[in-house]
Amino acid sequence: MITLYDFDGKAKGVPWNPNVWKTRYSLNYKGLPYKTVWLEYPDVEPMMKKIGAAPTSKKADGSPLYTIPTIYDDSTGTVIADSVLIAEYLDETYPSTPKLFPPGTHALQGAFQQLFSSMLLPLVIKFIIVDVPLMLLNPGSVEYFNKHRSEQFGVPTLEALRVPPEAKDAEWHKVKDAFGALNALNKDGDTWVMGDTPSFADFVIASVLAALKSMHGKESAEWTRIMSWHGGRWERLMMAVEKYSAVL
Ligand SMILES: N[C@@H](CCC(=O)N[C@@H](CS)C(=O)NCC(=O)O)C(=O)O
Repeated sequence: MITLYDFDGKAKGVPWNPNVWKTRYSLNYKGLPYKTVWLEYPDVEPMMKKIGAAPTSKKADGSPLYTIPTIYDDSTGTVIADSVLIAEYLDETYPSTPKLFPPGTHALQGAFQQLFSSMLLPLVIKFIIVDVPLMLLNPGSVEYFNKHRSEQFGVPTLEALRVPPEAKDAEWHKVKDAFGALNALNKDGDTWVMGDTPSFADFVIASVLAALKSMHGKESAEWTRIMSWHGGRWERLMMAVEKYSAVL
């Protein structure tokens, strides 16, 4: 059985973290059974060290940063951190399951992910990260999250990143333009980045949308606005990934 490490939050058993969503979609798409272990932010590093996960990058002070998603697969005794490395491991270890990186798409999907992150980073920072502590986290994670994210973005407090009310409309326009540019890459009417088949790239897009949905709720102005953009292209994607959204 595979164990998936995810972030706990105020709503029990409801995933919210975009990075972990990528792996949850990946496991569900492949139909692999797994169980979730929910962690608070300060418990990630000790738990990752305990299970032997490698750090995935560095903190602002240069020390190793341990992150989740991480999986432990007890059928092979393997621990892997990083959503892309996990996807590659799953493709390799379970070759009869649908591929997240179909042969020949590795570089293209990598380029797509880089483009997506650079285009959507302002959305993630201004409309997700600033609201995470208040809206989603348990008290045990709030202080850690505020400290580490403000260090990461070089601001005194996370509140410094919040968009003032009078600038919100203009910022949402930028977010819409970024999604519009992504939409323009697709063939008209397609749901998946690769046209007729899901791939990791779709789960990258869906993970950010899923985070917004858990944050604001499906009745919110934020959510209904995005679902109406670009001829319902994002609504189509979120309906299509619904069947890969189970929380095991
Ligand atoms: N490149 C990694 C990034 C994962 C990542 O940054 N995870 C963050 C949560 S969004 C984390 O675990 N942070 C732990 C910390 O900040 O201490 C992946 O795709 O899995």
